[in-house]
Amino acid sequence: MTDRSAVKDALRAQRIETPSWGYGNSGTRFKVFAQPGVPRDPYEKLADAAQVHAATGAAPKVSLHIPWDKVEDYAALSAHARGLGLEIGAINANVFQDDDYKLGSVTNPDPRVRRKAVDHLLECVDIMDATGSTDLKLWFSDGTNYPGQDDTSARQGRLADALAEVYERLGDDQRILLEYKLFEPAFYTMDVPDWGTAYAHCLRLGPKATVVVDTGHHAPGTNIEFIVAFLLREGKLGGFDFNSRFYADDDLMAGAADPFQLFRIMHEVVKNGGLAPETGVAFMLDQCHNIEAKIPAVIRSVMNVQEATAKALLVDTGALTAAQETGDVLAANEVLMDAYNTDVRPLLAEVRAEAGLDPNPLAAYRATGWADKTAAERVGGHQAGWGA
Ligand code: LRH
Ligand code: MN
Repeated sequence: MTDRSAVKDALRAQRIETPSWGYGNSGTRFKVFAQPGVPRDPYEKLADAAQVHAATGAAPKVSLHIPWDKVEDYAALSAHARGLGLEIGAINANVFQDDDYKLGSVTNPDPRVRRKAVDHLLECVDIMDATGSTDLKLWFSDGTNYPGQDDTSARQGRLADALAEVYERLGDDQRILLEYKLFEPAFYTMDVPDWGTAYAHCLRLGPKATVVVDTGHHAPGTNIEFIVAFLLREGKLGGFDFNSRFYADDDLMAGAADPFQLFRIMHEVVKNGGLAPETGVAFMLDQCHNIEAKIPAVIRSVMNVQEATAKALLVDTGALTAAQETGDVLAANEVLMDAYNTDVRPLLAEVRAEAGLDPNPLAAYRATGWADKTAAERVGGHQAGWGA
């Protein structure tokens, strides 16, 4: 697909959802570094997200995390978002920060704890009804640390029961996005450790259950684009949690650590029709900006996803297919590398300019003086973070 205007149409239509927690403080077990001007509540997080959308024109949706984004009136929060030109996106449940969940949430041996966890998931669907969100994103920190700690099959049964109850509660246009993760915080088993386990649970649940691919949740060396191609072919790819990493779940800016991997992923997305809105793939960022300024980091990440997408859209699919079908390995690889080695920044600058945006989103943001304004205004109160 090297028809330039079609490429520009696809880039103009691309939408990347940003995470509310990406605007708050975050860190590692060693330290959470506070930063001046960090939001103190979901309203201020939305105001920062609006800066990303204003600068990029491509980030009108914001994912929430409950209870980090707990408010009295979710409909009012959603209306406030619309007032900023935004929309509330996926609702992320949180069954990983309560003392009761030490031995698991929905998989916990104790039925009282399982009930508590499922009730939280159901509460998140109520919140979706209020915000108009369609996506319930479920990531479970559930797992074990030592062999023998618990019965893996029994835990899978408990997980399946919990998911089935939540699935039953979903509205017609609502769906589950089930996220998997190889390890952390559990270090022997995770109850949803890989795409296969997530896929199997989603198949059992039904059409409203899909898999989320968090690019930081695989063993080193995992071919993530294979998983993407497979899930797209099966109609079970619900979305991405884009970030990047050098080692584990580093949650660094998407495309920063491995732009070639992000390109290979977007190549499979483009080739398998994953950019088409009707395919329903949610392109979300899930990152933590532990030391860097948060809004520019999100803007840079949106640009990195756009650049990977633009390169993927420039792949000469006709030449690629011809080389693949004739077994011309080097020619096929060359076609892909030609696209990857194309500098797409002028093309994206053109798309932005034609949309009335500054060709350089980071310069546009800097020119607003928003960082100094919020650092001066947002004094006192409790800066938002992972502790709600
Ligand atoms: C878990 C995860 C999940 C979110 C959290 C913020 O590692 O990727 O998607 O709930 O990060
Ligand atoms: Mn994630």
